[in-house]
Amino acid sequence: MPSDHFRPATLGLGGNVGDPVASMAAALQALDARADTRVTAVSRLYRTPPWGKTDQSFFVNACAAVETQLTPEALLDVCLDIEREMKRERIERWGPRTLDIDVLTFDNVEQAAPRLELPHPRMTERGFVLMPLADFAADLAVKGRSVGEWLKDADVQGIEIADASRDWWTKS
Ligand code: PH2
Ligand code: MG
Ligand code: MG
Repeated sequence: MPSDHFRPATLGLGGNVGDPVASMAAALQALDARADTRVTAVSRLYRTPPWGKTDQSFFVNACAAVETQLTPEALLDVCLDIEREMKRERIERWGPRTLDIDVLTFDNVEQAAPRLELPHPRMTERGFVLMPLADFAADLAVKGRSVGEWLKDADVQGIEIADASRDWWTKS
């Protein structure tokens, strides 16, 4: 794979501690500032009930599309570095977090690697991923169905649009 080749990927972002919108905006700005990665689409901002571990605050969630020269694993490392910069502390699985960035899809890569499973193994069940992703990628095929089709079967109860603008991440 030539390193001058840009490949499309999608990311899920979320947080429920501190100022998650500011953390998510800073994360997308940091990605877009890299020579090897550009942000090509960003969803609206959603306020979502906590999934998995429900006795915690509501989350803010969004998704983004990027084009990158990085490998999937290198993109994940960049995202984890950004999470650390935003002072995320990994305390418990599915617990409160300032910023979580998940690599959802990477081109048409399908891999079951333990460090990075692609597509993200739980993305097709989660309304808080599918709803923002459908803002710009409703036709994207994931595990045999489009994002829009997965969304029709997903539980989206309690999910609200927190900011309908598409430039919320460039504002500060
Ligand atoms: N992330 C989790 C666990 N639960 N719930 C919502 N609503 N949004 C999230 O981003 C989220 C979650 C683990 O990454
Ligand atoms: Mg996550
Ligand atoms: Mg994560």
